[in-house]
Amino acid sequence: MMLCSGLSSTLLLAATCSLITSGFIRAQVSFPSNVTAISTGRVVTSNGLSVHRLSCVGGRIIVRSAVYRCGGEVTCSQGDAENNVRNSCDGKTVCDIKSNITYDPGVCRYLETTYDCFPHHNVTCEGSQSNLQCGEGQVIVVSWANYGRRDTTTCPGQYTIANLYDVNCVWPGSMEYVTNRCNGKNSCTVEAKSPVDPCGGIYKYLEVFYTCQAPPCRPGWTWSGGRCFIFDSSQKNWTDAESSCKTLGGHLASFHSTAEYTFIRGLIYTAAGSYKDAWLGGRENGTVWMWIDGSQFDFINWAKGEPNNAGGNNCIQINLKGQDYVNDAGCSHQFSFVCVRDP
Ligand SMILES: [Ca+2]
Ligand SMILES: [Ca+2]
Repeated sequence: MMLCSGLSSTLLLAATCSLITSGFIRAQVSFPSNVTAISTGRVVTSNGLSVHRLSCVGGRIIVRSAVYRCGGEVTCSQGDAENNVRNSCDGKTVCDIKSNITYDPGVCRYLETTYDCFPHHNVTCEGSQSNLQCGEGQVIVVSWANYGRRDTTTCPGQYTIANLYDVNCVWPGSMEYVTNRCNGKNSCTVEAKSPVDPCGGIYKYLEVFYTCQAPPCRPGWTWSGGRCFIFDSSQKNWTDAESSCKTLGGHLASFHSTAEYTFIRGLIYTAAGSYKDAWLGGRENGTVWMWIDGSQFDFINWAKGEPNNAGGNNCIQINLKGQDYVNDAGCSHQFSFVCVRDP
């Protein structure tokens, strides 16, 4: 047991104790700079017999410090308190500290724990797959993902050390790959592979940070990028399709990136079992294209030769004859459609 008794300066205490506690479980996960704590917590137990509960909503506990305190004067017994709390709680969503903390009534009056809640962390080694899972009624929101390599210790595999040297291996499509499969779902399966090898000869792994959140969309709707989408298989002309979306509190859907376009196509495929022809909310107003949901018409990926204005085409249809094809079509055609609304 290491005592730091009699230190009046909290700063000095923190410095002293951090020397002792460096290199514990926290060191096993190195967080990308843009993966930050969801929240922080502090728990004080005034009696050694009461339960000391740490809790993270949607993420996992990473203990910052656990110290015994004696009123104004601080006594720190890091070897016991901090180690025990870390070993019991790091990586969990909820954690109760009970008998495994030695309470010394002669020296200390209470245990104080501070902790951060970080996103869940999942690692899948190259060629394998794994399951991301949230608690009942919660959905996955991906914070960060990369298929590649950031260090030499994760997934050493059966490969030689030479295969571990590239620690700046990044597949730019990682985030899109994982969010398309997992965002808004209670669980999902991801595979550690990519269509294009981002760094040949390097043994890679898929790393995902994600949080679990209350489903932001109403039942039947699928969350993506802060909006909720639904596919309606009934066949309507564009104006009637938009009316149906409005009765659901939304509009015909818009997209603003390749990722959103791909998401909408995937939503249709999941619901219909094929890439059915479908209306989206794009309409030509005079000579200006606009989205009926009021968002900026800032991205479009017309199929080659479109818009061709054949027969006075004024409305955006995707999946022409099941193809990856964005078309301007006559608004009186009857198609299925996708609606969007706020959560
Ligand atoms: Ca037109
Ligand atoms: Ca056309």
